[in-house]
Amino acid sequence: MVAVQTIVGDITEQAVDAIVNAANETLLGGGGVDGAIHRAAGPELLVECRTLGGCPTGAARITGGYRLAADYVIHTVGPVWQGGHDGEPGQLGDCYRNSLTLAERHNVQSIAFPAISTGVYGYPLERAATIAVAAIRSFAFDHVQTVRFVCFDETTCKVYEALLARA
Ligand code: AR6
Repeated sequence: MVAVQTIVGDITEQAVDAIVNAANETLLGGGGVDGAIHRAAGPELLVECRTLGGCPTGAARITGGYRLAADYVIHTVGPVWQGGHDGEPGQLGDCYRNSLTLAERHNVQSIAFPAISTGVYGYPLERAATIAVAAIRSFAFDHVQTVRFVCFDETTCKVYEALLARA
């Protein structure tokens, strides 16, 4: 069984095999967690990202982790919240599923996720966390043994913990 953890912290500091980036479709960096990951990984990350030609919403791409402790960065593009009737729940679930599929393909055993789309992209936290937890619970894991939700603040962490406490 996969272990699901929650932690308050900075995703760039996680000692896991892969961290997930809440990127945008250009994959060329931005603010929030994306900016923090690029700063911590160093300029080589952007050089590799430039070779990828972007990424559509809901999909994921993998790069090296460069100066990060993590071997890989999995870049996924969450949906911009439009009110919930424009396919956002399915796209957000796809972010988690496609990231995990890439992780499995690269023999990743531990992976850390930020709360994708809940910052600049405006996805309501409880709804986004519900989708994240459901996507992890329904995924058919093989190599991955640990999934960590890295929350930037205590409030976010409490939302995940309440969802994970439910059967
Ligand atoms: N570690 C963990 N979580 C973090 C960190 C960090 N270092 N920094 C921020 N968060 P956001 P989005 C949390 O806005 O909503 C970028 O410009 C943050 O508190 O980073 O998917 C991209 O280039 C929030 O809970 O991502 C895109 O253009 C969560 O991470 C756009 O933002 C996600 O917030 C993507 O927006």
